[in-house]
This record gives sequence, structure tokens and C-alpha cells, in this order.
Amino acid sequence: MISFYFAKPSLFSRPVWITLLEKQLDFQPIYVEMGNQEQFSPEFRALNPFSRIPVLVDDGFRVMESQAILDYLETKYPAPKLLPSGAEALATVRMVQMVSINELVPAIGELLMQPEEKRTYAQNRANTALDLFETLLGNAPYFGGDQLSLGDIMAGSLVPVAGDLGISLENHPHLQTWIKTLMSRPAWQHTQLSDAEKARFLRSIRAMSKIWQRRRRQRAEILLEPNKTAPSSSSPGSS
Ligand SMILES: N[C@@H](CCC(=O)N[C@@H](CS)C(=O)NCC(=O)O)C(=O)O
Repeated sequence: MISFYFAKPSLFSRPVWITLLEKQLDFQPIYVEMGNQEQFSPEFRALNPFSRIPVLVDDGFRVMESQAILDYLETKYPAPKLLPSGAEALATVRMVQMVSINELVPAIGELLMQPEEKRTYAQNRANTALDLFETLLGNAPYFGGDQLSLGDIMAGSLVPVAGDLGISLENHPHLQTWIKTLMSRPAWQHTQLSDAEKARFLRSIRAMSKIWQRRRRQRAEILLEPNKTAPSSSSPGSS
């Protein structure tokens, strides 16, 4: 049996969640309440000493780091196949995964945390990623060709969040069609935030910067002193 430790919203958990659903695997979702600091509990740190979600445990085998989890699921449960085998298609899918993580995630983080007047760099970074994705997608339904891939799952978890933060798809017609296709898939519908959750998340954005700074300090304290008990103060929200 697969145990999936996650939170909602979580930029890194959703791609794993979508993958579990797309592969129609049986799994037990275990919600990690970040607002209650559960990621810092000794039980959770035994699963991930860096106090981060997602984590997957499959028949006693623990995997952390979202991209390692995706690779694990793809190899262990190959149907349906979410990585193409052609050299160019595979390179495209991997580029989309890596640009999503290395460019789009930090841009979204800055859009969440920076005041409006300091968002130009993050906006340009996000738009540059979208321009690249538009070109890579071309007229194909998915980044790897005719079939859904891990590239679509990564980028397709992040592009709507960037949209909520003001990054428009107005000049990206291929991406507009692609995102409509993804949104019609049950795995996307099942994992998206409800209107109430989204409103609560957007309301909490102003506090996010302070919450993340506090968690970064807590994580550093724990790594400096591993036997220290979990910090007790509580804070809302995840990412
Ligand atoms: N590189 C990790 C990043 C995971 C990550 O940072 N997850 C966030 C939630 S989206 C987290 O657990 N944050 C811990 C915290 O805010 O204390 C991955 O790809 O899984």
C-alpha cells in the first residue's frame, strides 16, 4: 500500500497527487498540517529530515523529493506511460519539468512574497518560462506529443497558480488550449483548490513571507540541533 504525505495547497505535492490518480493507483493520502507544524514533528522528520512534503512510502520504501517520487512511480508502475521514449520528446518533457522547478517555482515564490513594485523580475521570469513552453508545445496536445507526460503534470500544476498571481496566458494560445485540456481531466479537477480554499490561500498571501521566514529559521534550528523538540508556535498556510 502507498502512503502519500501531502498538503493542500502545495506546489510540490500536487504533481505527485495527479500522477497517483492518472496511474489509478491505490494510495492512502495523509495530510500533513503545516499550520500545526506537523512537518517538524519527530515522526515526520523520521520520514524526511528536512521537514518537507511530499513524501511517499510504498511497501516500506520511503521516497522524498517530488521528482524522485515521480521517477519512482513511473518506473514501478509504468502504465499509463508518462515519459516518452523518443530522444527529442523525452528531452522536451524533462526541460519542461526542470524549467518548471528551477524557474517557475521561484518566480511564483517571489510573486507571492514581494510587494507589487518589486515583482518585475519574477513576472519576467515567469513570462519567459511561458514563452518557452508555448514554443515547445507548438500544435501538439501535450509536451511529449499525443500522450500526457510528467512535463504536463509539473507545468500544469504551476501555470494556473501563476495565472492566479497575475501572469496571463493572453499571448500564449497553445498554452490556453493545453490548460483547458488538462482542466478537463478528472485528476486535475480532483486536486484543484475549491473556490473557498483558493480565496483563503490568496487572503493568507500577505502573511506568507513571515511564515516562510519563520519555518526557514525552524528548519535551520532543527538541522543545527537535531534532538531539539519541534517548535510549538502555530502558523497557517502551506505552499
Ligand atoms: N525539493 C522538494 C521541495 C519540497 C518543498 O519545499 N515542499 C514545501 C511545500 S510545497 C514544504 O514542505 N515546505 C515546508 C515548510 O513550509 O515548512 C521537492 O521537490 O519535493
